[in-house]
This record gives sequence, structure tokens and C-alpha cells, in this order.
Amino acid sequence: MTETISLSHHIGGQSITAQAAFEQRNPARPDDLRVEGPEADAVVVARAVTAAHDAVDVLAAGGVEVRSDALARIGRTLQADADRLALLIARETGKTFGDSKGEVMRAARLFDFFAGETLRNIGERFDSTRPGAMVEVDYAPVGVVAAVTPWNFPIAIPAWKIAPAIAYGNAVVWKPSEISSATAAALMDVIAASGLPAGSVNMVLGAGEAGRFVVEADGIDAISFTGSVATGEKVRLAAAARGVRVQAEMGGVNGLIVMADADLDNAVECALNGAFFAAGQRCTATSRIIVEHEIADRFVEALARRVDALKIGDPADPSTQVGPLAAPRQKALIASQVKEAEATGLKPVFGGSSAQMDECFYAPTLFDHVSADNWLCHNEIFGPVAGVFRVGGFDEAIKVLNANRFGLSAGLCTKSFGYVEAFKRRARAGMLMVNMPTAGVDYHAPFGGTGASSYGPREQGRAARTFFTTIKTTYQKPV
Ligand code: UN1
Repeated sequence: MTETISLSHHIGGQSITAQAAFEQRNPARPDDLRVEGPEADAVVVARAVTAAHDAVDVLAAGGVEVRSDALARIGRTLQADADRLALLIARETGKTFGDSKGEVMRAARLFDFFAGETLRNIGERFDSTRPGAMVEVDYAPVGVVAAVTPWNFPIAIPAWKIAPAIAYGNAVVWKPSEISSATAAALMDVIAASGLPAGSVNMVLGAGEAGRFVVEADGIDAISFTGSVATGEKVRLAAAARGVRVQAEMGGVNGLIVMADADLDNAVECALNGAFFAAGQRCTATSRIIVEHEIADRFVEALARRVDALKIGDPADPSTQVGPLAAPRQKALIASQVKEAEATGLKPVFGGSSAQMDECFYAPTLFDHVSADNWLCHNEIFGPVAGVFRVGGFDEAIKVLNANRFGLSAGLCTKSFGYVEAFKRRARAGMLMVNMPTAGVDYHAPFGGTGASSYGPREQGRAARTFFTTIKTTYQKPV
């Protein structure tokens, strides 16, 4: 029996039902779950913006403790409900149960972290150059923030946008991906029961068109977007044209350098995790493995053995290590990109276009002997696909690493202090990983990249305040 979940928008504390316009099925077992929801139009979005506007003043009047308590309550509820939510994520998006549960816990801790930050929004006060006068610097709310979030971290990414938005006194209009709307609705229910005033967080559903209405809506003061490079560029340009503050996290074609002196087993685990876990559907995934010649054969053989032993299967089974891609359209996209890579003359060591799998599953794929000017160096494949670039030494490795316009995450496996120091200076990326996978970040540290990967201030950690507040400088003197 197929379970059907029918979703509604959530605006000003109320469910707004409308005709279903999109559908998502369990990508591993389409007969298990069917999610359907409406597509927001300009009228629905305008209602959500009005509700958010009204809530900004209510939030300010309520004071910091109301917001801090509510964020802490959301964190506690998510922790208590982690198994149920993780199973929903697994069934809706194909993310493995283990990864999904880790993600729910991460979301819970993000709300906890920002519950604390709410009370720590401390300004400055100092003497003016004019005798007797004082200067005060306050970090004030921006107003109404639009959050546009992807399906690959369906609860953590909304958490790391919504929690700081609320912490610093903003209200939110949130448009989650139509591939992960049931998970979004489950988070929305937890937020709605947290004690935040109605309208603090509003959720409008739908696909790209709904996202466009949100980005272009009058009354939005800032947009925080995570998603593809192509959409991120459109969001950034639309926001700039209207003078709206914007933060965009997009893709990466992240490189992991493996030097000959590395601990080989650890380097193989880093590559395995970075390239193939979450079926490669992380913007921090490893797409390019840059390996020194003298160990490259041994490295590729060891990686192939580890991939062979991976348990690929039903994401709802807690022992599964790799699940399917999130939707048929993602599988079609990855399949066509792998064909494009093969058309450049690359041959897979394992996987590739001839390795057919059922439903939305896609075989882990590795290309070897890829050159730095290959198509694979410049194009993100959002699936379990990576290339090995063989290099003659550290300088060449850095050159290959920096050879594209992206710069989200970069990794280095080595035991040499000198290489680590040089890597920190020379790698062009926002996040550097030493003897660790390129993917998998902490929730209390800044997140973001350089070049075409990111635009605007960093997310997460204390750095989040920059985007979610506007500085007010007050001069005052007693008369
Ligand atoms: C991680 O690697 O732990 O969309 C997080 C993404 C990123 C999040 C990656 N924004 O994949």
C-alpha cells in the first residue's frame, strides 16, 4: 500500500490548502510513499510576506528570551523525534537512515546553538570624537528574510537559515525544495508548536516557479539561498537588481589532494566518504581526487575494493551505506553528464554509463587518468562520480586543485607539516580539510566558499550574524 502525504502552505500560523501541483515518490521504492503539494503563486507568496512583516514587530516586542526559548524548544523536540524524522527523510529523499538521523541531530544542535546566540547579540558603545557625545553600534534585524532551501540536506540547511534568522529578530518566508516538502512540513510543525508568534516562519511550497515568486516578491529584505549554480546566479542577479541583500551557496567541484606520504587507508576512506557517501549529493562532495603518481595505482585499487564492499540499498534500512539519487530527474541528469564525460575519452575504472541500476540508484563511478583541462574539472556532477587526476608533486597538485572557478571545500591527505601550511596558504577554497573528507562540516563553524561556489557572507557559527543583521550606529549627547 502506498502512503500518500498531502501538504499545504503554512502562512501566519494557518494551513493554506490548494490543489496539488507536484509529486515526490520514495526514490528507492516508488510504491512506498507519495508526497504531493501545491505550487505557490504570487498571491500566496504576497500573503506570506505580509504575515512575516507583521511578525517582525511582534518578535521585537516579545524580546530575546521568547526567541531563545522557542529555538531551544525546537532543538529538544527534534532530538526527541529524531528516529521518526530520519525515517521520513530516508523515505522521501533516499538519504540513508544513518545519515538522516545524523542530519536531524545536526539540525537540533543548530537550533540549540542559535538559542544561545540570541542572548549574545552584543553591541558596542564608545566615546564620540565630539566631547560629551557617545556612539552606539547595534546589530538590528534585517526584516523579512526569504530562505530557499534544497533537498539534499532537507532539515539541516533550513535549520541553519531559519535559526539565525529568528535569533537575530527576523521573520522568515521559506520555500523548501519540492523533493523534500514532507520533511519541510514536519519541521514546520515543530516550529509552529515552539511558542514563536504566528507568522515568524511561513512556508510556501512548490518548485522553481514558486522560488522565483519568493525571490521577486516585494517586501523581502534579504534572501538566503542554497542550491544549484545556475539558479544561484539567477537569484544573485535578481536580488542585486532590486538592491536586496543576498547570500547564495551553490556548487563545487571539490578536490582532495593525496600526497605519497599520506596514510593510505585514511586517504582512501576520505575519498570514499567524500565522493560516494550520500550518493555524492553534497555540494562539499569530492569530485576530483588529485593523487601523486607513485601511489596512484595502489590508491585506485584500494578505493575500488572499498567501493565493492559498500552496502548500497534501501535507505530506510539502518545498515545501508549508500542510497539512491533523490529523484528520476536527478538520475537522468547524472546519466547524461557521465555520458558527456565518457565522450571526452574517459573510461570508468568502475561504474559508468553501462552499469545500469534499478529505480533511482546510480552506480559509484570513478574515472582515472583525467587531465586538468578535462570537462570533469569544470562541471559539477551531483552524484556518486569522481575522477582521479595523477600529478608529479605538491606544486602540480595545487595547480590542478585551483584550476576551476569554484572553491567551496578542498582536502589534503599528508603527514607533512610543510604541505599542510602551504595548502592553507595556497588552496583557493572557503573550507580546508586536512586528513578528513571534503564533506561533513560542523554546525558551530563558518560555512561557505570562494569563487563561483558562494556569494555573500558566510553561514553558520557566529559568522551568521553578518548576514542576518544590519548595523545601526547611533550618536547621542545629553543636552
Ligand atoms: C556538509 O558537507 O556537511 O548543499 C554540508 C550542500 C552543502 C552542505 C554540506 N550546503 O551539500
